[in-house]
Amino acid sequence: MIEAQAINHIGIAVRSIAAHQDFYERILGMRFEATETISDQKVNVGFFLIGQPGNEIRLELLEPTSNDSPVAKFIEKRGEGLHHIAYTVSNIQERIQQLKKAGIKMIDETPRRGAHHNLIAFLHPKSTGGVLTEICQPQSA
Ligand code: CMX
Repeated sequence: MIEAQAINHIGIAVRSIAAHQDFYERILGMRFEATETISDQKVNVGFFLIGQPGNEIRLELLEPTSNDSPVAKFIEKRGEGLHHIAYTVSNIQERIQQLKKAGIKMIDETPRRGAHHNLIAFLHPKSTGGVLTEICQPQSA
């Protein structure tokens, strides 16, 4: 119904991106892409890619930048691990309205800026079987 096009990325909460870089790059053989700071969400994100160019799966390691970061609170409560799954969509504002009409509880009713300046919105885990779910409109879309 919201015509999700692909899994955009999988978010994993970690205390330190650097501490996990060896596992993803050397042990799994993923390609490190870049890190980025998203100041208003108090996280550094590090991207690792696997798959053929143009058809990659991207992991997003999320590292809190302060003790009051939502990701720090997540790790404190549940430990490091899977944090969210993001799906690529177009027309994100319209998708949010469709989701709300379908009875999905939204954390974000207005899109905000995520990594790569993409527009993102989170769905409440209560409406998604406990998995924090993000819709993500790439900047280019
Ligand atoms: N998985 C499952 N449940 C989660 C969760 C997660 N990762 N994070 C939060 N929840 C649950 C909480 O336990 C809470 O449940 P209850 O209502 O039962 O208590 C509920 O979801 C709401 O969480 P909250 O933290 O109280 O709500 P907020 O509105 O303050 O924040 C959220 C929600 C998810 C936006 C915030 O916790 C968060 O994680 N922010 C960081 C966002 C992030 O990852 N930014 C970088 C993204 C970059 C990108 O992808 O481009």
